[in-house]
Amino acid sequence: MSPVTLSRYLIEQTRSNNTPADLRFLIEVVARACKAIAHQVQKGALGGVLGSMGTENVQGEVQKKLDVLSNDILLEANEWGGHLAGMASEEMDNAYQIPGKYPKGAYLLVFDPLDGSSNIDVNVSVGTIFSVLRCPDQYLSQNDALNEQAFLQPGTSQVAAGYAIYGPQTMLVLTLGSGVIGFTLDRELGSFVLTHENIQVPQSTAEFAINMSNQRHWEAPVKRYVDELLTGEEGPLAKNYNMRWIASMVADVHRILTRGGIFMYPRDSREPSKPGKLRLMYEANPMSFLIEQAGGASTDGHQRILDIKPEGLHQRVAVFLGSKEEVERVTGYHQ
Ligand code: AHM
Ligand code: MG
Repeated sequence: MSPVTLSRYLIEQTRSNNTPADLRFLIEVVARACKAIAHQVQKGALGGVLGSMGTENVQGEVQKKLDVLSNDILLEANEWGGHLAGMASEEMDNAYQIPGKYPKGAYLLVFDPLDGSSNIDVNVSVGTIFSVLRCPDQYLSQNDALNEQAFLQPGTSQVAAGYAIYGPQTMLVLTLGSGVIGFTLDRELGSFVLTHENIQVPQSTAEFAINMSNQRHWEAPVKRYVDELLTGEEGPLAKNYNMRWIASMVADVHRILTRGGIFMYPRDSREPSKPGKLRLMYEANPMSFLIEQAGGASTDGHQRILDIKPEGLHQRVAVFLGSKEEVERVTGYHQ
C-alpha cells in the first residue's frame, strides 16, 4: 500500500468531513514550515544556529537563535497564502499583521515556534506548537490593523491544533477536532507520512511529569498529590509511580499521547502575580485540545483549560493534563 501523506490525508478529509480547502492549505503550509525548522534544528552547530540572540522576548526570556529563526520561518511561510487574517507568537510582543500587499483569509494562527528552548543547545527534543482559530467577522475588514482582541477566544473555539516534535524522528501530531493523528517525516520522500492513527491517552497511568525542584513553591493541593505519588504502594494511591521531566512540553506531551501519564506545571509562589509558567494561547490551549481529543483531560486545577476566556495574548496558566483519572484526582484536590 502506498503511504498516506499529510497532503493525501487532508484532501480525503476535505471530501469526507468537509474540512474547508483553506484550512487544508493552512495546515500544509504550517507542516512545510515545520520541515524547514526541523532542517535547521538538525544542522545544530554545523549551521551556526545554536546559542543565544542576546535579545529578550515579551516575557523577559532570553531568545535563542533558533527561537527567532523558527519564528521567521513560520511568518514567511504563512503571510502570503491568503489563508490568514493574522498571527501571534511567543516571540512577538503584538499580533503580526499580514502585509498589505497580500490577501487576507479567515483564520488566525498562534504558535510557540520552538518550544523547549532550554533544550536547544543540549541536543534534546524540542518542537513547534500551533493553534488555529477563526477570525471573528468584525475584525476581518481589509483596511484596519488586526486587533489583539480577535485572538482572545477560548480554546473551545480552536478549529485545529498540533505540534511538530524534532526528536530522533520528526513528527507532526494534529487534531482537526475529530481525533488525533500522527505523521512521521520521511526524509527520503520529503513528506509527512501517516504513522499513528486514532491516538488515545490511556485513562489511568503510573507515570508523572513535574519539575520537582519547585516543590517548596507549590500550593497545598499539588504538594499533597505529589507526596501521595511518591509514597507509592504504601501510600493512599497504592501504586508505585515513575517520574519523567524532559522540560520540553512537546516531548512530555508526546510521551503522554504515546503511553499515558500526567503532566503538571502548577502555579507556584515564585512569581505570585503569574498563574504558572506556561502560556494559555500557544501552549496550554493547543495541547489541551489534542489531549481531550485523545480521550485525556486538561485543567488548571480548577477548571477545564479550554473553557478559559483569555485576557491577553501572553497570558499564563497552570496546567494539569494527561490521563483522565490522575487529572481528575489532582483537580479534585484543588476544590
Ligand atoms: P519555552 O517556551 O520558553 O521553551 O518554555 C516552555 C517550556 C516547556 O516546554 C517546558 O514544559 C517548561 O518550559 C520547562 O520549564 P522548567 O525549565 O521550569 O522546568
Ligand atoms: Mg514554549
